Amino acid sequence: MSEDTIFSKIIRGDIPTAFVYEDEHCVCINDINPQAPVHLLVIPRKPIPRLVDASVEDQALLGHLMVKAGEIARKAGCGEAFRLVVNNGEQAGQTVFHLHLHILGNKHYSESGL
Ligand code: IU
Repeated sequence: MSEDTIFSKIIRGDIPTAFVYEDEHCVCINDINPQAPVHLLVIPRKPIPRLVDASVEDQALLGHLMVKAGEIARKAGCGEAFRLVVNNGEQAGQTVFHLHLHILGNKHYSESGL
């Protein structure tokens, strides 16, 4: 679980990527392989590998990501219908070990799917 994931490269600008949103704490990009009509990733600049690696020091940052996810979803036109997903660990489907929130919007889910 190296710190230098593809997301760190995107955040640094090594891989030119359009940011849907950015501030001093996080960036938001379109997912390259969208699983919903709106599929955005909210990524903290701090390279926390997994959610379980976050500590109490990251509490404000995690709250910031959640608040921004809601704002970004509204601006992306899916404020009324989106899921926010965090995959933690390989068995849960995590492939990039730099914490990120998936915003999955405007997809009709008939049931919880949990
Ligand atoms: P996961 O929760 O770690 O599985 O999510 C990683 C996501 O990053 C996944 O949805 C990929 O499609 C997405 N992604 C990307 O947007 N750009 C990339 O260059 C790579 C992965 I690699």
